[in-house]
Amino acid sequence: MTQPGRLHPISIAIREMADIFSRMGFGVVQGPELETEHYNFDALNIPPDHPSRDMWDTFWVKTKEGEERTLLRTHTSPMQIRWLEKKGAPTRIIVPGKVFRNEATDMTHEAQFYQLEGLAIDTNITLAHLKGTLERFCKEYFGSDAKVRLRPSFFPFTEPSVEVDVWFPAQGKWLEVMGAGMVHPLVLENAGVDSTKYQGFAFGLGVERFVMIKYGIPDVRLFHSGDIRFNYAFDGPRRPGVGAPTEASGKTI
Ligand code: YSA
Repeated sequence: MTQPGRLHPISIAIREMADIFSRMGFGVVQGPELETEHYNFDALNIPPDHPSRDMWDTFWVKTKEGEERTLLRTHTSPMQIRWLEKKGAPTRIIVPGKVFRNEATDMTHEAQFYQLEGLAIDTNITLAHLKGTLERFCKEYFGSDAKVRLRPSFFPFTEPSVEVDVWFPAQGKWLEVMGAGMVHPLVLENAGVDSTKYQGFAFGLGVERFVMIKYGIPDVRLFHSGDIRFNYAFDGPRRPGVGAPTEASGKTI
């Protein structure tokens, strides 16, 4: 007997996350997986010779002499620039999607995984809004007993920058789940936004790691193993329609 199909655990998680953020006033947009060097690095204040470029091992795409260099996006952050260029400020969006890194895999690292970017730009946004939004999101996604901590960090496109850890009960340890911070004024200017008037926060979370913590999944490589038993064994929520595209969502720019 054939079994009915069902959503992949990552699709379920993205819908659930989009549902939580849309209740906080965020729209949902999507962007290209094939990116230019400009949007993936330069416009995000990561110049060609900057050591932070080494943080991401990139899958470069072959281009002809004189053409702009392209790559498989290493994070969802390029959509900060694309969206602000197109829509300007104020704005509040999330961007779920696939990202790619040319790196060795282990229990918490895959070469292809999903991120969910968040961007909130307005007048008078502070780090307290970022902290409040992320804590509220984590408590909604994991439950009110979730343990969340913010640590100081560095990204060229945020100042100040933080990394967020969530307690992984099944493994009895903290797991890093996202990078975040206040959007660097240069990034706003690169996207044509007046940084003397507007400021805001941004974050990029690893979707698989959130699902691992919530359901006690021990290895990120299970998600893309193609083993159908993993999908069927997954005991996630099955609420049809949650996070389904709305009029303002799901647009690719
Ligand atoms: C930082 C500041 C911002 O204003 C906006 C976004 C960010 C995040 C930044 N773009 C970034 O990609 N940071 S990161 O390299 O630390 O990755 C973010 C999250 O993606 C990690 O915390 C982790 O949850 C997940 N991740 C990273 N590499 C991974 C991975 N998940 C699975 N496999 C990998 N190889």
